[in-house]
Amino acid sequence: MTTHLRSDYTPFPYDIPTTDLLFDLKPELTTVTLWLEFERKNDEPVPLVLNGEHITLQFISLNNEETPLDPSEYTVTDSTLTLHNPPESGMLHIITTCTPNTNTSLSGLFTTGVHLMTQCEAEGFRRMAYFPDRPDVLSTYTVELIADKAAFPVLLSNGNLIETRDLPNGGHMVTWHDPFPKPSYLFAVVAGQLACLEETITQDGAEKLLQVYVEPHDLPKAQFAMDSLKASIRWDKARFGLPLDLERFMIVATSDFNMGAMENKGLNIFNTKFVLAHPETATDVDFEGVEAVVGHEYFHNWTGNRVTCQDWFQLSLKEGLTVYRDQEFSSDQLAEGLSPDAATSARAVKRIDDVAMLRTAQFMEDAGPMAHPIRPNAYEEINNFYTMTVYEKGAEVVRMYETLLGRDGFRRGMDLYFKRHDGQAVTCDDFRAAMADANQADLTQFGRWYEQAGTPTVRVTSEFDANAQTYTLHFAQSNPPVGIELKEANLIKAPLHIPLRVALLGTDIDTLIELKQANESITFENITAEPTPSLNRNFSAPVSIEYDYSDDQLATLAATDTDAFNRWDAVQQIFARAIVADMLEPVFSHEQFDTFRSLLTDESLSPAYRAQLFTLPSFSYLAQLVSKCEPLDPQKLFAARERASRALSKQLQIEWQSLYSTLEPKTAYAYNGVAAGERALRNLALRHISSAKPDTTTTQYAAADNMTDRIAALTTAIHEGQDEALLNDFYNRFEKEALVIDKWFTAQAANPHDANITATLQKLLAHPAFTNPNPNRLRSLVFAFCNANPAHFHATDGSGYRFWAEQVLAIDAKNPQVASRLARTLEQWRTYAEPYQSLMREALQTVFNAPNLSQDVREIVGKALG
Ligand code: BAL
Ligand code: ZN
Repeated sequence: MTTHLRSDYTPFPYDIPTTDLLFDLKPELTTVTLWLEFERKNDEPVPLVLNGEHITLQFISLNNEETPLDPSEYTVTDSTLTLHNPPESGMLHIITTCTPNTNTSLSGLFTTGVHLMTQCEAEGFRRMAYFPDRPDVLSTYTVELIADKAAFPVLLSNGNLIETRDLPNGGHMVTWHDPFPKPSYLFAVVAGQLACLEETITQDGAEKLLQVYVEPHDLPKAQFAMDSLKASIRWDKARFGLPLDLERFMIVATSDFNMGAMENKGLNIFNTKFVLAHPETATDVDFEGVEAVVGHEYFHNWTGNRVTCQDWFQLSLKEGLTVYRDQEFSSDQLAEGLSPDAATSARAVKRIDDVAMLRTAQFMEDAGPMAHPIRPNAYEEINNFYTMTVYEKGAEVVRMYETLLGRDGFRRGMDLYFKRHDGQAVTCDDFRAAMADANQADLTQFGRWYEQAGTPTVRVTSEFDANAQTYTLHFAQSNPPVGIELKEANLIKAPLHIPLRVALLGTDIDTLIELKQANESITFENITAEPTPSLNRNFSAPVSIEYDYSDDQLATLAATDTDAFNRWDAVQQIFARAIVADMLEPVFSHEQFDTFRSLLTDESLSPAYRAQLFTLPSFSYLAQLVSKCEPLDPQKLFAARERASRALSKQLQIEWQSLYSTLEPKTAYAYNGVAAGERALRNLALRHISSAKPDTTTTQYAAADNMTDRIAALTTAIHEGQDEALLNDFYNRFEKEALVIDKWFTAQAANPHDANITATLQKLLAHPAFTNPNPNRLRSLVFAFCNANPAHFHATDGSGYRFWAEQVLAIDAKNPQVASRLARTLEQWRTYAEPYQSLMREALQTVFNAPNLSQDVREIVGKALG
């Protein structure tokens, strides 16, 4: 297994000014003809090494000679084609073949239903043609696609459509030219029988064609993606001055896709999950996801495509920045048209969602064997580094620039970044330099965020001196080595530059403190009474704050903090403290129930926000808190969380019932943040009243005019044990809707109260709808059980872990990228108590010892076992 090191970077020794490709597209055997123009950069002769995997070389010549190169002039291995003594410049002509319909990895060219599509990021292009398949080789592409017209009436590639013509024998040929030089990972081809929703817009006086391609029967579900695309185009122009640079922009949906979507230049390819949205089949969360991912991929057009990455270690350069941009876009969309107060609240709801996910999943990753800096220094398989750290922590690092420099300063930095680097492949340091230079700011120390893994802790203590009327906050930051850092001898992790927004409740102090030292203090004058500190407001830095709040102080924050994020966090801390402190009998005091009651019924708080306040901290988040103190017993923790939930049901039953009634929808379904918030709170209320009023779920299920309410009713009902009839009805209603059937699988696989879960899993695995499962279907069943059903996954007989091992190996034989995602489920095994820990290690060892393990899974399991 090869370890790739960031420090090994060397530029590619040749420029590739143009790349011309001819695809003769057939599912069983596709022929790819490549004309590669090359120009050596330096005087010294150097071999020309191209990447290529799972392809068969049919022909190779230089400068369009009809005679092939003599085999002594080149060497072909499993992963490369090397020309030993190429001329200084020339044109390589290479013909290769590949077999899309046996490509189950979904990387390169693959069949999906009756269509053919590509996925090239990170290293899929080399599965079609020999090429310098690395992000710093930018070339201008012209692509000719030939296929049978009846089988593949739609033929798409990047850029602008140049020509379409019919060929003899029922074939046709389409030519595309992309005027923007790009790396191979942004290349795409689509051939299929797709329906198209299209609209035109005018930007800066130029007309642009927007197209969304889907399966014909899915056309009624494509309008929301189109609307999201138009909103994204408007937003990027308004917020960052960035226009759509092509004559047309296309989105294509496929149900067989490893990722959410892919930002190929002008031809985004999407998982159907993030394109299709209709009230009857998609939930509010699905609508939100479509809008965010359409935005994300569109925003990559500048942050990723026009300015790309020098090497894959810089992945966060484009991903962290683009996640930050999509978060801002979603936040603005939620706030649009609302009063200033309501807009602030809507933005807080989005911020809470993003941070809750970060603290649950990214903090966990950053404390485990896969912990890595947002710019990793080493990897074995790059597909394993499309992580929460690179994406979500990367976005938090970008957000900190905005916090430190202000919105205008951040925009100045972005403008300078594009001015300097448009058309280039650059590094995270180049981005930081643009931010610094545009603002005459010193961001040298800030660079450490790119170097250090781990979630920093900021330990805060306070001192109030009533006589001197001073209040002092002492800050101690620490970030001990984690993950791969543990293997580095004498590693010293220097202090980070941490922007911490702090207010003192009871005073008018609200300030941004820039921490730079391991220990520092700040004293506030004229403080007449001891305040409650509100720390890291709006989560201004991705750190873990430790401050010994008293119960009274948490109640004060919960009742009065003007920072909606910290107010939510205070309630979460109250819940977490009760659950973690006494896992045998979590209890809330009368005073705490009073606080809860007044928050739940406070109509000045939006329903969306109240739904977040009363969503208990996730099992995974609580597990992290527990394992800081003791080995984790997952059964105990699960039971404690359940008891806390039942206590909220019981003590607030009148309020839940009243909310359920008052939030009854008065109008037909529409997706918007306000209406989605009302549904979220009402469906939370449903879960709390369903024991006392079991008929409510069946009534809601039958009356629902939308998927949000229907699936909430179904899930609540089956968790209450009323399953068979509703499950059958649901399946029969939506049999033809793959994304909805995914929800049907998940509702059962993640059911914590199914006493016969093993039998249920076997039944679901044998279900006809689970034959040849695609990644979405695998996620709906296997991942849902392993990652979202802790009560059963952590069965004390180890059956859950054995199921995991079997599935990792079965999936790995077909699709290593998906298998390695599943492999990550057990990486926290060392934090568990016995017998869980030993049983998990056994399962990990089973996988590690299996023959023919992919490099993807081997890296994950190898690191987990350490
Ligand atoms: N670049 C891979 C998919 C995404 O992050 O947009
Ligand atoms: Zn992305």
